[in-house]
Amino acid sequence: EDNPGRHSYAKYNNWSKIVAWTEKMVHKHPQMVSRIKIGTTVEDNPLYILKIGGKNKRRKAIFMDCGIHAREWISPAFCQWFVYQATKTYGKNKIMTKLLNRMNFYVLPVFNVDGYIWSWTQNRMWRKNRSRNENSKCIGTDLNRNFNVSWNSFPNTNDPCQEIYRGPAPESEKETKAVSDFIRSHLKSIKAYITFHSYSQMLLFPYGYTSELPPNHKNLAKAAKITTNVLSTPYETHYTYGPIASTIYPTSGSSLDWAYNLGIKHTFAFELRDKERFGFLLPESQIKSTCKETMPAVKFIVKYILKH
Ligand code: ING
Ligand code: ZN
Repeated sequence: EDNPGRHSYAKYNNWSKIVAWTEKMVHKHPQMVSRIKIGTTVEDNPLYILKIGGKNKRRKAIFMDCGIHAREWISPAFCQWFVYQATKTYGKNKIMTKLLNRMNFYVLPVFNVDGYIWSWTQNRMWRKNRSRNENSKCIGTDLNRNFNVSWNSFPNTNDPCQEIYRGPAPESEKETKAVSDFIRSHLKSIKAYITFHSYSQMLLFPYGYTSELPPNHKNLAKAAKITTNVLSTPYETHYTYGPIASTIYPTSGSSLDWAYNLGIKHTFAFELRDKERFGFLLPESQIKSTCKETMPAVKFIVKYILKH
């Protein structure tokens, strides 16, 4: 597993290793895993979703994405771990078996593929995608400001040179458009949207664009409270939770708020480890423990959502 040339769940894997890994998962579990190409990026890389499910007929689904921001490497690492554990423990672990018999998981392991490649090859701290901007030397749009929700409301996102540039229009970016189209076309079955970022150790829910609380706030807050408790159990990792705007900062055009307003009533964002020591540069030695504490938390959230 520690061979530098091979894919490893205990290491950060570059894009080509992740692509090979998606193929391997399909080959290993043809009954449970399929790969769907939902689009391509500006640099013509494929956007792959892994669909995971058990043997029964399933009507419900959960959508999960990782790596919307390039430098947050622990996020794609978790999506890979999730797929690995889900397929490995199906038929063995009671909860996982039940979940996979009742629903499909759509897992997008790397949302911002071009940015992810850039963060490996040119600039480790890159966040945005890699699209060119008209009348500007600066590159890239923040995909988590490019969704069609309150898109034009915060003036500080209109500068292409900023890390939080919203793009020239809602869904202007191929990656945002592909994900939005996929979610819209599967809306009937999708019961939850979960997105993974780093870092801060927070569990966030709507809204980011307003300080108003969504109608099911109490339900979301209760789920988040128990989920963060579950997460803290293995290694005492402390998470805070709450609405985006009051817990981290106000944001417009985020995928989370967009998915919520589209009608997905359970939407959550994990800000994974750590708090500030290493930040985006979370050492590889912490990958497994981060994944191991996050896995039961995700399982709990999904189980909770099925009941409410
Ligand atoms: N933080 C997120 C960001 O996009 C966030 C916070 C998450 C906002 C979910 C809205 C929705 O700024 C990082 N670190 O990217
Ligand atoms: Zn992020």
